[in-house]
Amino acid sequence: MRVLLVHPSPLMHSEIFLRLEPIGLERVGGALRSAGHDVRLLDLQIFSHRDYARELDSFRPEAVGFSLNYLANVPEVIDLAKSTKQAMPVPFVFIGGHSASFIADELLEHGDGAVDCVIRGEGEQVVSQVLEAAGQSRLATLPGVVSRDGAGPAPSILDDLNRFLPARDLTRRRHRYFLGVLDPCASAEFTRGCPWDCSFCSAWTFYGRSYRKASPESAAEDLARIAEPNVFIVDDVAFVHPEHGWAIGREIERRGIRKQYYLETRCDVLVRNQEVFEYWRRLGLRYMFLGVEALDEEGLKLHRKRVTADQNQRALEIARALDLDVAVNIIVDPDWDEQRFAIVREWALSVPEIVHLTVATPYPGTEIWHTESRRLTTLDYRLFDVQHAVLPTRLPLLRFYEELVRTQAVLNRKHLGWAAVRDLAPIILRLVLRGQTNFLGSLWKFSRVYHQHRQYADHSRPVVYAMRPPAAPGATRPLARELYIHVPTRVHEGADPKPATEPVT
Ligand code: B12
Ligand code: SF4
Repeated sequence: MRVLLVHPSPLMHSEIFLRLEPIGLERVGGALRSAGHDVRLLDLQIFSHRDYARELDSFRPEAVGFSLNYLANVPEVIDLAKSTKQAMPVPFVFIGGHSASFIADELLEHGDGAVDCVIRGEGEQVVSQVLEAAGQSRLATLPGVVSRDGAGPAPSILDDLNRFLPARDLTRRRHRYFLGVLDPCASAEFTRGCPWDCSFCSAWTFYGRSYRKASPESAAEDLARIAEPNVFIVDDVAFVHPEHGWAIGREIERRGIRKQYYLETRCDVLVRNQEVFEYWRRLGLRYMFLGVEALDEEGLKLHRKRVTADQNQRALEIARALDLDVAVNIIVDPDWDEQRFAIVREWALSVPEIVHLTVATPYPGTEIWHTESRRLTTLDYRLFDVQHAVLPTRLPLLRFYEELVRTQAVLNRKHLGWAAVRDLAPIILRLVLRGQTNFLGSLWKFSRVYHQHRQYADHSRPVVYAMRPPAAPGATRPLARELYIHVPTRVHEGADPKPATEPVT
């Protein structure tokens, strides 16, 4: 079958700092190809809607699959599904991905007949069966599938992460993928899932708190196939099991792979497993993202982060000693007043790290979606991008955005614009000489993208597709298994499925 896979457009965040390949869709594409399908992939982070229409015209796909990891992309994907069915009727339109998995019924409803099914959970294993069953009533009996005829059993979890390596040759104009000075940059996945259970996060609910590892050989083999000199490691928490990091590293050394890496991890994992990060520094680790989330114990407890402010501080010291470029995230509560913003601003100016701010947002699939007692102030999916306030703000809304943007501007002052040119001139020159201008182009975008009036005005856009709000805001904490997309049923090799309350580490 001719299958076109589509990744939607970028959100605010990706307009400045980075643009990354859709590795999930590449894996799904790899699985489809190994079942004999003729697959193409179009990434709307790079291509336009007009390019999409052209692709439909020239390729004439028999099936179109959309990736919907981000809730804010829902209206775009629904509109594309509708136009796909109308313009050049494609027989089968399906949606998969992280956010789609939590709101499958809602998507079918919005699609109004344009979406044939939603695939919940990991796509690799089931996607070929779905295409075989397209148009038949047995479609609704497949694991993870939700169609207008009903829903199949719970999605099955991929038993072997080494199968279906990403089909990177499906993505075009790869030089457009970058992350700061890591320009161009590819992505790789060493592990899947997260054993912790932070209240604001849906990574653990999606994977049922399981944690699976690719074999060191397979991880290194995948890295060896990457042409780009830089790699973003997409794992939720890198090197939870240090021996895995050491083993991959040894394979990298054995094969003589030289690249620069970016990864994300937790502060307590960095403190506990410092040596493996030191080792990776020698292998080429350059950037690290630490989810600090809150500066005080009370905030950390609220997010159920299970780390202390001291551990956070210690992690920053370790990262500095390793001479890594570090970005940290702080969660802004809509209830913040001017004073709270001022404290964070002062802190952000006093540390060398890049400080990112995200606005506390209850997402379907998170615990706070059920327990948050404040009512949502909007049902517009597009505002659920952690850069807009979807809960009542203590300050008047415009004032809130003024404070938010003013605080984010610290980042601009420290790390973008002329400050970056001054500090990174040799690197920028080298990139430009190689024709890589993504990073340079990003340096002056800040005030175009982050602007209080723009963010405020976004709240007045007409809402065509409204979200289904939580059934009972402020309800008691749901049982973890009620939140899971993948329900771990047995112990997979290298996995730690666990129903307990303490994280598996
Ligand atoms: C890497 C990553 C990023 C990368 C983006 C990579 C990319 N181009 O997609 C970067 C750093 C850019 C990023 C940014 C953001 N992210 Co992010 N990100 C992740 C992370 C950690 C891993 C995603 C990943 O690559 N996984 C590995 C691949 C293999 O899995 P996958 O993509 O999920 O694909 C599998 C399935 O979903 C499914 N699937 C996916 N697509 C399709 C399509 C079809 C047709 C089918 C059948 C199946 C299918 O099958 C795949 C294989 O099993 C997830 C957390 C997580 N664990 O999911 C958060 C996550 C997806 N991000 C999140 C958020 C909030 C953001 C930001 C909005 C944050 C911000 N600070 O602004 C931005 C927005 C980015 C944008 N779209 O412009 C939230 C999503 C919340 C939501 N419900 O919308 C998540 C869940 C993190 C969280 N803690 O809550 N992110
Ligand atoms: S540590 Fe917390 S925030 Fe990070 S992926 Fe795991 S559950 Fe989500």
